[in-house]
Amino acid sequence: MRIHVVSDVHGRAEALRNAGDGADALVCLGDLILFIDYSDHGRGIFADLFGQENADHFIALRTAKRFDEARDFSRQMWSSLDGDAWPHIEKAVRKQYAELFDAMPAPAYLTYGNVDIPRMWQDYLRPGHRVLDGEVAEIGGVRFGFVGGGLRTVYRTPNEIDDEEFAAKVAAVGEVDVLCCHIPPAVPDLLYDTVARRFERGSEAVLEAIRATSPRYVLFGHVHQPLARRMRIGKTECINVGHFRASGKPYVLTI
Ligand SMILES: [Mn+2]
Repeated sequence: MRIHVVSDVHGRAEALRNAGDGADALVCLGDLILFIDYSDHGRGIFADLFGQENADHFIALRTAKRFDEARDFSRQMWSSLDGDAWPHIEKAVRKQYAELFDAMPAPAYLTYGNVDIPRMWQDYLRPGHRVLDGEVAEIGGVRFGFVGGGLRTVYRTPNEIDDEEFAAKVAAVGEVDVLCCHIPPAVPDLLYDTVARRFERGSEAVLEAIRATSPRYVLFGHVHQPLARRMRIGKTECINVGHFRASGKPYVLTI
């Protein structure tokens, strides 16, 4: 069986359309929308609404780890919009989701990233798209577990949850052959982003599940340019499936 796996799509709809070619199924580990593009400041929802100069400034503050100032600046931007900011954000996000789910191959098994708005997905899913979060699917006789979302950070991305809630989803999945998450297990080499020069958050609960249940594979994304793309923990092969926005290519799992 051949499974194609993508993560961190961040708006790359045209490449997504062909990401399932030749595969029995596509697995998508989330982060579909593009809010800010660190490599192309003129793209993404923030730049669409406030222009590239303001995106430049916002990214400069965040890159300098001046998070409080970045948050103040962002608040100031949002309050400059007519009336409530939310309708503007929602419209921009919905436009991206409409394009992405139109391009999403089928069959596809999906879970959420931290840069997603889960309650909107139901409006765009098509036949053959199945969303799993804290749940198991059998694909060709192989048990795949799915745990979506990210953990709380100073970045306050839209889909961050408490450690306890995340751990409960890992526990609900239990023993599987392939564990699919948006975020990596909490291992420093898998969490360090060599371009952003910072650690992202990983999951202790996933690391404990690896030690307790030894899945054959743990697949994840989230860290766009990781120090280590793969790592063996006991019998488990841990794999970062890559930054689809940058590569346009799925990770191929033959099992
Ligand atoms: Mn991402």
